[in-house]
Amino acid sequence: MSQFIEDGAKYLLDNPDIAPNSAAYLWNKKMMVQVSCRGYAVGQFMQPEPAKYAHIPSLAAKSFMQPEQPYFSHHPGRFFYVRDDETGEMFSAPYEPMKVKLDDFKFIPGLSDVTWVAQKFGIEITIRLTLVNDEVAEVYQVSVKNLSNKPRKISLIPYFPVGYSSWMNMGGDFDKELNAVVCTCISPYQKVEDHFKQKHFKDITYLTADRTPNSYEVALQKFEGDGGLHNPSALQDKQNLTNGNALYEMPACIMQFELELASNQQEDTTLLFGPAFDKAEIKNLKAKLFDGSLNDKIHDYEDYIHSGNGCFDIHTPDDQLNNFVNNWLPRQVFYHGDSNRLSTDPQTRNYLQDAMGMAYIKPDSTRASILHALSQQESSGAMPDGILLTDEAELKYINQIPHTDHPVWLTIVIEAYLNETADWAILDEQVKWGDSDEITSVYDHLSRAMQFLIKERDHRGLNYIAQGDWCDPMNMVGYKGKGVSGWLTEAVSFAIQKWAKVCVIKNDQTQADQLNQTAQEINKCINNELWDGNWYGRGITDDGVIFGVNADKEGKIFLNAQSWALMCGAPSDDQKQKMFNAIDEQLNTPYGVMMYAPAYTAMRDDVGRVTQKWPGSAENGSVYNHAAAFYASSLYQLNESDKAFDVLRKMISGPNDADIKQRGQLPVYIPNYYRGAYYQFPRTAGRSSHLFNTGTAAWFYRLTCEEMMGLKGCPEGLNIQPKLPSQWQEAHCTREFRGAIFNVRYIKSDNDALRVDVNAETITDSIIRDIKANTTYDVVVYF
Ligand code: CEZ
Repeated sequence: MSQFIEDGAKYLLDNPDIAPNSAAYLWNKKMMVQVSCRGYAVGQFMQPEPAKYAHIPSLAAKSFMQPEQPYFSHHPGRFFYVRDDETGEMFSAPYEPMKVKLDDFKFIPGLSDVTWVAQKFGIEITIRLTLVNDEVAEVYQVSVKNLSNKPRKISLIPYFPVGYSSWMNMGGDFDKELNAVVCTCISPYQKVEDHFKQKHFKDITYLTADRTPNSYEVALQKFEGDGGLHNPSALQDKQNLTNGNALYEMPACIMQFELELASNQQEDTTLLFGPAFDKAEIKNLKAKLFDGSLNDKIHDYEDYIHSGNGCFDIHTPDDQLNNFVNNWLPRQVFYHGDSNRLSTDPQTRNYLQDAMGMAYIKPDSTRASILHALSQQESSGAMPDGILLTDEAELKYINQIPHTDHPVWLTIVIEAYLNETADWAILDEQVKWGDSDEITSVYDHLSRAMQFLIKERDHRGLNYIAQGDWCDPMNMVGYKGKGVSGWLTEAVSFAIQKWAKVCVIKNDQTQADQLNQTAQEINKCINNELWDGNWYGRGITDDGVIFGVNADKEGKIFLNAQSWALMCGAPSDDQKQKMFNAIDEQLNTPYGVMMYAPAYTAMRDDVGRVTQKWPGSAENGSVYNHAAAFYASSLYQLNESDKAFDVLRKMISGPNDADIKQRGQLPVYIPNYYRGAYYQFPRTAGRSSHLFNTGTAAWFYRLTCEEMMGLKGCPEGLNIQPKLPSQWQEAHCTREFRGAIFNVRYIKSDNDALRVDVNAETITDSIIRDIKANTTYDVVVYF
């Protein structure tokens, strides 16, 4: 049985076979590490670009996280062989690489640590992984306990492979003075100029401990021998490690600690693993962390994670949802907003939506992000493809490909920020432009962004797509400069209507009228050009071919083109019904709503590389949770509360083991996608990408707070309009808002009209006004 424990602050998986690749992640501002229940790991740090310190033997981009990361026996991981030195019996923890069936197994992701417990042959090993703030190092606190009633001689052999770090130069040795295995390499390069960039790289990977090993090994091949990782030659026949080094041989950090344990005795060891520039850095880190203050530093890290607690707690009839929303969802939102996904040039739309999530966690950070993004806006109103976070940062990879949607997200993030804070003064902040010395107000920046979007339309009134919109890999619809995005056109209509509301508050009725009128015109164009009879098409290619329509064999119906049409108010009631029917029939699955269907099985060179992704993976027709969240948003806007809840709820894996098994993932984060192509490939449908980078987190959090629980800020105060699923009879929510605390009880009543009692008095409408900070409000909502 796998389940939440400790009020949802931890999760327990007690079997490594249910979801073998299920994983948890930890991060600080400089690094992140994702670890699987079986001990595989993907670690990354910033120098200042993302880099790895333990490598795969070959293949694989070094900088970004890979979806559905395939693990194989030599994949990087953090493993511990445990051997009875008298009998020679051995197992490995957490589970790989030996895969000996354990008497007890526990994988316990926590909010700021990850723990494994493995038991076999009367020996128990507990491994706890944590990080500390501001350091790039994985901290392992390992204890080995003799559970039997006689003294035992037990070897603990951490095996941390470093992998193929460089074809130019790699090796390693044990450093006695440091008490560390130190593996070195030269990051490969060919251009002279790269030498000057890379010579500051942390090309060392080390493993150090707070106790001296009896022996060690650094050459992977010598350790493994013919026995293989599941029975390494170096440990067979009760042999001990023979202190070997690695000389242009695949390095691994391996130490042997020989422990003599009385019955029930336990020995603790702390290990540090990570990258370093030189030995002095390792020495300094050891001095800092092994000076008796490690537990304090781990507490500081816990405090850091807790500083990202969200602004509300829910108590609904759905425990799994409560546990997820109260603990893991805000944590994921905080991860995105505080680390910027550990990149130096986040995609603009990601940067803005991650900042949107922070409005509910640390609104000052949202404010700073909005101002920072706007300082890179072009004076035309356009937004760059990525936001540079440091002076040295450059636009790389996908950010060198022109996407046309970026300004759209500005109004969405600013709306969330204003809802939460009512900080209208932000609109008068003066901000520079990316390409001129001019300095103008935030209000002007946003207005220009909207006017820019309005202008970037073709003769049909539809927005150009260039080499992509929200959908990154839809790169060939409009690369010749003519193709248009139906989705973007809808998003523009939606964004300018939102902005019109702000214009009204700013007494700029002229612009408000113009925006609203333009939105009406755009909606007409959408209906004229893109309505296909039962749903809206996704776009029109450079050659004038509409796609995402019934006539298409693959990519017939796209979710985004429906969700945003609903959001911008394009369809009539009759059209809406047809769209819902089509979505339910063609896109809905037990694992969520697919982004489109059927998934493409062959390249369409007038749509682009999205059609080349594996059908049902990523944007090619998966349950792409970010897109599903947009759909949920559109459903809440239309008061389709049950449908919206269903969409959100399906993003959380479990609670039963069958669902966890199919998805392969624990409910400790929402993944970028679950496999779709439900009708094409049912066997793999639902399988998680295991990517925890996704704009979904911010949307899910916002929707739960503002829509489902209905606690949305407005200029006057807190507007209470719950949209709870109809099967709930009652619920409870504690919400921090503008410095006050609201204890809200929801009670289902027979009366259709909403009634809100604040401190035992019924208020006339649903808005709580004149909120006083540092006050607790008792609210009862009869819905
Ligand atoms: O990246 C995300 C982007 O970060 O894809 C989303 C987009 O809106 C986000 O901004 C949808 O396209 O092939 C690609 O280039 C993909 O675009 C991926 O990099 C994609 C991945 O899912 C990464 O997590």
